[in-house]
Amino acid sequence: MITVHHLNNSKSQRIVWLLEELGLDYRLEFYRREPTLAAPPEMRDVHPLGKAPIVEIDGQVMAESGAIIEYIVQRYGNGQLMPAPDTADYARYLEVLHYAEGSANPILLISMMFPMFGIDNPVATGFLTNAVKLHLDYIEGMLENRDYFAGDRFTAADLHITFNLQMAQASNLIGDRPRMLAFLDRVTGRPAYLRAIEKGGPFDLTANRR
Ligand SMILES: N[C@@H](CCC(=O)N[C@@H](CS)C(=O)NCC(=O)O)C(=O)O
Repeated sequence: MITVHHLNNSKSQRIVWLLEELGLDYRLEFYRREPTLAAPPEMRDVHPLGKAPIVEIDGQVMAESGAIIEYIVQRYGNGQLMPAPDTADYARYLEVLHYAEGSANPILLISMMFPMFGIDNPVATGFLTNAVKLHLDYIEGMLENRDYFAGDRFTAADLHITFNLQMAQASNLIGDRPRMLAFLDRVTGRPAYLRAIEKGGPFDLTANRR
């Protein structure tokens, strides 16, 4: 049995979406962000970090959305949602899967937090503006002549990086990058995405801004 510890407006949305894409059975445990936007303390009873997502799979507790996605796709996917391992697309798939949370997300998160914390130090904001542009241009470039990030079909890497694009959109950072916008329209129209929203509850990352 798979249990997803699901926090509203958070990265656990990715896991609900993944399980819907694969048509797997799962149970949702719902948590709500505190007024400070922190996860509630009960999540620490499940995993010491207490951050979403956390899953339990046959009693094994696991955090980190990228690792959870890779594990579920490998264990239950039967080749769905990933390129064949002996292809160049597979290398790109793994790169995007790790890039999304490892390199892109921290920059997008900080750029969401700077205005919230009233940080207007010109050196810091200058660094951040350049970093955001670097990453968003890179992401836009990866979609040149292709609809998906790792090959010509939808994979779990697309599902994973969608959250980053939604964060960028919520912070009004996407600007005039048409491939990203078209990508977001394409993937958020998938039936599994819509089912995940229905089951996981409303999803609005602008609610995480102060
Ligand atoms: N790199 C982790 C990040 C986990 C994380 O920070 N999750 C956020 C939700 S998007 C969270 O739980 N925030 C509430 C908190 O930090 O208390 C992952 O991808 O799973």
